[in-house]
Amino acid sequence: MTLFLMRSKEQGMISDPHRPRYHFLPLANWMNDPNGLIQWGETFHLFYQYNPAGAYHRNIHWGHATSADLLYWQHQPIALAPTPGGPDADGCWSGCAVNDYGTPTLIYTGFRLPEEQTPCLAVSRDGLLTWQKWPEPIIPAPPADLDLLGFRDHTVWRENGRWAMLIGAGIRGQGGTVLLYRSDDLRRWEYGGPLVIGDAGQFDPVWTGTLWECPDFFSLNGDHALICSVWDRCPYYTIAMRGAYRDGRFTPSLTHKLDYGDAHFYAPQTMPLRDGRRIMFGWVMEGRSEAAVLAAGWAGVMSLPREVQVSSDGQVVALPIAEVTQLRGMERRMSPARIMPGALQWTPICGAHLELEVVLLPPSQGTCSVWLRASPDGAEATILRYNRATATLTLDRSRSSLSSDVWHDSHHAPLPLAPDEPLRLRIFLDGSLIEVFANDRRSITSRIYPSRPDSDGVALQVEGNPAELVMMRAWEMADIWA
Ligand code: DQQ
Repeated sequence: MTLFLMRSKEQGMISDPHRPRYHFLPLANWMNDPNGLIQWGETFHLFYQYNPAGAYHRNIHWGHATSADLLYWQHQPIALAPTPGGPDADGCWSGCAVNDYGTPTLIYTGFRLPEEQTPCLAVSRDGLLTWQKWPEPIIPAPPADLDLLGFRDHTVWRENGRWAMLIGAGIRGQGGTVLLYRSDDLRRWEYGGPLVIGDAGQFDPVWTGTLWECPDFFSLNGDHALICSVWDRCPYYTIAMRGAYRDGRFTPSLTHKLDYGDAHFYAPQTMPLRDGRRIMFGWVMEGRSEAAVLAAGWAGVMSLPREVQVSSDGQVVALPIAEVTQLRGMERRMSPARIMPGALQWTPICGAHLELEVVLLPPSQGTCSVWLRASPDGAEATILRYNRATATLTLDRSRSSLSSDVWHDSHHAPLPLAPDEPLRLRIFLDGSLIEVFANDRRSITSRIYPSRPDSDGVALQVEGNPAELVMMRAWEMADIWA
């Protein structure tokens, strides 16, 4: 009977039209942050925040999956579970993995109710499958001289023959921060002060909030990049800072949102690959009510693997790794055309699990839009709109779904284009997930939940002056679980 129930529950989830097919997610239940990303031998390891008991955030474990190519994944047994009475009794929160001279080592945040957060460590002796916890927290308490909001999430790297670590935090009355520690053995740490402190009173060019979660820090094209997730009142989002790192202090010269889908690209983590690339995954959180999530039985998806780069306008950008093209199946094309203002122009392209490449010369005045997951009568559609006058790319979710149980707000990315520069879009649709990359310099990641089975059309629309469609191709994408 139990087996029958389990089978029909899983079957229901597999046939759930909102479930992505070519992005990583567990078989069921709750997933949030990517953790412990590491290339070990020929294998990539992805750990993640996971609640095996259901599709809600509680009693967090570390789930585990492995891959040979970052595209196709094998589920592995749970890596870390809370230890009753231990510093992680109520959750094994986010952290990272390092290679400690041949020993795979995890550094993570032990969570104990009501809000105790302490750095913990675990090692594996069997190829990253099972993990033995260090008996004590590796840092007993946060620095006593700081009035902190949060003390959690870790990034660890080698520097000048020692280990260095950042822990996410916020200083009450000041702003988000990351605290620097140094160690010789990963078990005893010396506090080195805040690497940088944000100003929560400053709203320009982007508000950096009161608490920084999930820090990541690395050198990038001659300077350093610090990535932090801004936790505060909704919406959450991820910021990227570029600047100079000297003598244990970081001075940002540029700060911006990393992805303009806000909460839907959160807590990203990177890993350096042996081939020199730095790969990032982000947690793409749900955009529907808790009741809808519980009814679905699963929550949270990983973004596509992305390569961290510096865009042509100097921002940190994470773009799909080149290997993603291996997932492309049947191709459809649309001939170049002049798109006149007015009625919707339907394309022969349709589907819910697609990659699209669209190159458009936007009108000199007015807007051009790509309608995605659109029903034939246009009642449901997710509209990606570019407005040259405001230099804004908008992902309009106001009619993405007829359901009232889902988020309907829009996302806006600033995207100035040179006068004759086309708008070059790469769009990934995968059930309820959408990832948009524009001109290799902006991304918008989000969730949409069309309610109608015929909401799978693609159309173009122009308002104002005509626009030119230079190129449009689409591919049916592989099912990585098939
Ligand atoms: N998620 C983890 C925390 C982290 C937050 C808990 C970010 O460690 O700060 O699941 O989503």
